[in-house]
Amino acid sequence: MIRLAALLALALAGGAHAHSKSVTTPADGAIVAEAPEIALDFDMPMRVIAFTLLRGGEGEEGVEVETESESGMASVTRYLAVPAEALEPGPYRVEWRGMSADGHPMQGGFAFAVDPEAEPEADD
Ligand SMILES: [Cu+2]
Repeated sequence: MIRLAALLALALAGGAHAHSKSVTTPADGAIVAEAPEIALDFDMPMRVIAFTLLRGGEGEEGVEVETESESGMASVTRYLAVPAEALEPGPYRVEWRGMSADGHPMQGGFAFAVDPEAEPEADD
């Protein structure tokens, strides 16, 4: 049983938890011409309790940018945040915290940049 426990611990550390994975739009590190909406897609419902969009690069304090979300604190597989105004060119970071359907607190963050000269992203 000790061996099994060790394997399980390894699996958990390696991110076996299904809902620990989220896909973001824009993608982490992306440079986009515009970002009319910011999305977090989860593979299990997530109650996002805090979502912060900051304008500023890594290591900078950043300026918070107001966003609106229709889902609010509902448990969703897609959390959509719409900036109150079109994002000016520059670096941005997103930080979020949430509660997964099974009660685990989760958090994440990612960064992207807005550059009007960037190639439009291909739709998938
Ligand atoms: Cu969990």
